Amino acid sequence: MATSISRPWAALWGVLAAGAGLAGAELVAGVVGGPPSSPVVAVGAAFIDVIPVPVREFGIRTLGTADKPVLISGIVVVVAAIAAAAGVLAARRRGVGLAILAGLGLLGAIAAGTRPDSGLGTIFPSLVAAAVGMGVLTWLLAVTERAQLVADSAARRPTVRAATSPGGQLGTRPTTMSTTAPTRTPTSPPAPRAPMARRELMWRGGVVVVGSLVAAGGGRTLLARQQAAQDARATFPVPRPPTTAVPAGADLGVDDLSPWRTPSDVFYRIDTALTVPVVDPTTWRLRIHGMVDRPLDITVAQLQKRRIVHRWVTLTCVSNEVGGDLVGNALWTGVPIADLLAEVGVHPAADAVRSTSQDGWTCGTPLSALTDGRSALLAFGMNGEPLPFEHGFPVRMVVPGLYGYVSATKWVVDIEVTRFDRFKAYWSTRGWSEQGPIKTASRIDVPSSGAAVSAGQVVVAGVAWAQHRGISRVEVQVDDGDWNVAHLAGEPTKDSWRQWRWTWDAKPGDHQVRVRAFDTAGEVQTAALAPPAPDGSTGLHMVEVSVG
Ligand SMILES: Nc1nc2c(c(=O)[nH]1)N[C@H]1C(S)=C(S)[C@@H](COP(=O)(O)O)O[C@H]1N2
Ligand SMILES: [Mo]
Repeated sequence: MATSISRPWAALWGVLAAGAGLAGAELVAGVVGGPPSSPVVAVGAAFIDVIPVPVREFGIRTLGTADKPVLISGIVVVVAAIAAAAGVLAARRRGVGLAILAGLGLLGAIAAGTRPDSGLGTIFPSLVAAAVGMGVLTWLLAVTERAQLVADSAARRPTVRAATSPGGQLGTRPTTMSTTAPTRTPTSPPAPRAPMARRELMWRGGVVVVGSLVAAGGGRTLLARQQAAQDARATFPVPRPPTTAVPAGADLGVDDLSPWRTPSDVFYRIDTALTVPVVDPTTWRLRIHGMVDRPLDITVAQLQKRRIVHRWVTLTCVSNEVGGDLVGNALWTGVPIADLLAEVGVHPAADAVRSTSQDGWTCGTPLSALTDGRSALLAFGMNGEPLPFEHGFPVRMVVPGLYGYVSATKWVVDIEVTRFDRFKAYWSTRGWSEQGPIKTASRIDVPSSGAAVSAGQVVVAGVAWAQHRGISRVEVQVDDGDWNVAHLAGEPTKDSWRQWRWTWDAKPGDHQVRVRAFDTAGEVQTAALAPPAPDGSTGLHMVEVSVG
């Protein structure tokens, strides 16, 4: 809508709108994205990456530790200038001004989304910034335009009386933000409408400013807390495993086959936490109590004074479908739970451990699985580093052979020795079995289902798991043919999955390739189909391959 809002005001609305957008983005970054997702921070980081090295070094040399604040302030000034222009343009051509704000948001999203540690969540704050900025600008301009119309008509008919329709906004004098009180003359009676528009402007502007300050302050506080947690994790002492290298022979190195060791950043994540719990390791304490002689209450430092071991264990989620990827293998560093249970002295009548996370999730584990000699750990290291926040920093449970929902409590703070007939854990109250031993399973990774391959020698490969029992044999079947024995990779531990491969002499046509595994007791994986609930899916994984 073409109006003649004065430029300074339009520019100010642009700046306020962009400020509100950035403030909203800080808040969202604080809640979900973390520091790298703040658009200003992301653009700053991207800027540092793209400027030539000599310029960067010059900046660091001349500005010293002030280089980052100067860079951030510079970005804020540039954004403010662009936003001011967007405001002025929006007053004339609404779409153009809004598009500029959208462009700024997009820039932030690109900067945040292309950081090495970015996920989808990191672009979210920038999108919020664009949406909030555009919304606020529209909201502010709406009043300004109305006030301007008033002014225009007042200029045309300077002596007209206040009037017109219900909700009409006619007035008798130009509206400005001047503090001069309306002039009252006998021929120009009190004109309430124009000051109303002005008051509304002040009111909306005030709401935007206060809202922005609150959002930015809240976001900053949350981000500072996250930064403090990240610093705490970076300096968290984790006794180093002698090596994090994959044991010789465990990884067949087949293209597109899941690596034997799952990198922590792609390790599947399952939990009920809406936002990842951030636990301060310096105040973390674990209570071990219940049916014990000597309850224990220990800090991280005290925990790490115990015997520390490094164990490869494959975790699996009970929700994993046949052929699914809710399974991963890592090197865990921690203290055997059995040692701590021996220390506290467990009563003979106990048969369960109820563990609780900092965010109140509960888990019931059979006492026997924690004391029968398997590598059940209170783990604080994953693949040689402190646990990632998503995987339970600072301390979690890891128990080979049991699905995660009955064993793998992340952010664990409480371990109660008890009896199964005295409690129900989180998932057991929701229809899942009290006991959850992992079922023997196998998966074909290559070729992928639906793949087209050339006739001749085709490598078929995958993984198989039967944690704590171990895999003794894997067989592959094409269509209704015989079962063929696959080659097995080395097995450094029965608690981890095992890679396998088989070379198929593939004939042209469409084929179905199936896999099945045997555990070390000679039990074959069942072909009977079962869904994940209540205690784990069963059935054979099959891929369809077209051979040309
Ligand atoms: N605190 C807490 N721990 C938890 C869960 C949870 O919801 N909350 N989920 C469990 C489930 S169901 C699984 S499969 C594993 C997954 O561990 P991961 O996310 O490290 O792969 O964590 C277990 N530990
Ligand atoms: Mo799970």
